[in-house]
Amino acid sequence: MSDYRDIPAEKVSPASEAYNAAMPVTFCAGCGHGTVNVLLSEVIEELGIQERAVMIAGVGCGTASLFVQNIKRMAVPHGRASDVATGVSRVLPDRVVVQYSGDGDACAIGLAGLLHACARRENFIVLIYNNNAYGMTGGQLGPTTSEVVPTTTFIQGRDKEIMGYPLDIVELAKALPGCVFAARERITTGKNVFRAKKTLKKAFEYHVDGVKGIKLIDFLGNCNVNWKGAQTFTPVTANQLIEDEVSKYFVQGTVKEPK
Ligand SMILES: Cc1ncc(C[n+]2csc(CCOP(=O)(O)OP(=O)(O)O)c2C)c(N)n1
Ligand code: SF4
Ligand SMILES: [Mg+2]
Repeated sequence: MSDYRDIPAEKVSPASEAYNAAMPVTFCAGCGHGTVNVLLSEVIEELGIQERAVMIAGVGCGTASLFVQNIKRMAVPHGRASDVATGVSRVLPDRVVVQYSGDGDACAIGLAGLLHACARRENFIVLIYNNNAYGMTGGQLGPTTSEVVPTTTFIQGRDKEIMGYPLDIVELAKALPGCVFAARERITTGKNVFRAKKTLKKAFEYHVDGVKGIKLIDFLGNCNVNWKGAQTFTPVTANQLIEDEVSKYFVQGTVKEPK
């Protein structure tokens, strides 16, 4: 009788260069989603894991990552990426499973699934693009919106008298023993993008070396198109806001690493 481990890689999803080439890339110009995807594809290629990598993307602007990565991949409902990544990584333990989510996907509707995956010490990589907003639906305030990011629902940024405080997913995940690697990087300047790649590669290396657990990176980046309210942005001014202000709320660096 055949075993589920006998499923050939090509049956996991219909990844193909022709399929990718036919799909338009829907990231806005200057959005860090595109940059994170470039770093991800570089790391996958450098580690030679293209055949083993499986991307699980929740709903958000980051779903378009599925059309730029030439690896096995699955689109899943909003907020369910950690749950599907749990299933895929358990059924196919030899694959390198990567959850790709927005901050809304991972930290609002998907928060319970993500934290329970950390508590259970599931074995996959979690990449969050944290633009402090629900970008795809028009730039509304979400749980990670800081006081300095203008949104379409709180045009002056988060009003803490009404909405309290932004949620720091890196600090939350770090507190759970099954999360073995937790870091935040900024996708803003050339220097920061270089260090983001180093951090991403390190997380993958721990995973490929067999360190079991969740490896989580929160990439702080812009939503230059839908951050608007009292002001509008270009990619340059949006990245400047992250460097000058948002970075005070969300600190850059690796806060947890395997011993
Ligand atoms: C169950 C469900 N609830 C709500 C939505 C609507 N929705 C689509 S994308 C999205 C938020 C996306 O924000 P985020 O995850 O931060 O990704 P971004 O677009 O900012 O990269 C929401 C609320 C949905 N598609 N499904
Ligand atoms: S709407 Fe915002 S998050 Fe979405 S692709 Fe455009 S700039 Fe990026
Ligand atoms: Mg977002």
